[in-house]
Amino acid sequence: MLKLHDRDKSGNAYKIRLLLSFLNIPYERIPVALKNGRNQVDSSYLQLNPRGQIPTLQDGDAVLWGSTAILSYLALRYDKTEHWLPRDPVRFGQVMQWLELAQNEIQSGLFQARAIVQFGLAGDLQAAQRVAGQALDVLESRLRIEQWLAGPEPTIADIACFPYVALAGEGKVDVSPHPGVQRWIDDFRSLDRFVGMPGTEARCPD
Ligand SMILES: N[C@@H](CCC(=O)N[C@@H](CS)C(=O)NCC(=O)O)C(=O)O
Repeated sequence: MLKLHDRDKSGNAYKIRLLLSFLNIPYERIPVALKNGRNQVDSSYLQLNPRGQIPTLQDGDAVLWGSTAILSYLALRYDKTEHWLPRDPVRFGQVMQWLELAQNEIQSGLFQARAIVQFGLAGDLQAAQRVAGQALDVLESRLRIEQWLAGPEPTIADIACFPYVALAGEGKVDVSPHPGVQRWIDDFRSLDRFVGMPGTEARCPD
């Protein structure tokens, strides 16, 4: 059985739980404890993931770390419909484009703001919130005219961008000036086999 090293409140690990649920793949969760904002890992975990981060996936002999790599691997290996990772070159490129946003402005903006507010990570909250706003503007430019990020169906691009956008309120970032993004959050939550994580119900700051 697949093993996923994760934690309930990790949005990056939640991306993997979402795709595993959409693909209806059973797996075992191995929780990684957090202390002072850092994962408590030992040398055996560093053999699996030299960055010491979560998520990490073990599938037989295959060991992969990083949400982008794991989403891509699972979609290529297990999604026979090619729905979550389209093979058409343009749509494939569009998926990669949004995965890039997820690892850049979403991570350094929305992820960072939430980590500072919720988990006491050191950092500049206002700078993170500014970058978060830029990420939401880029998403809005697509989502005010199209339902999903890359083509007419949801893909791993939507999965990769969803968690920290849905958790924006936890970093005191207001999504309400972005109606296309709000509509997309609701559509994403309505997908078959959607699973939540604590906090993804709230869209706006308190
Ligand atoms: N680029 C990585 C980032 C992973 C990441 O930021 N993981 C966080 C939890 S969401 C983590 O492990 N933080 C604790 C640490 O670095 O010790 C991915 O997409 O998986």
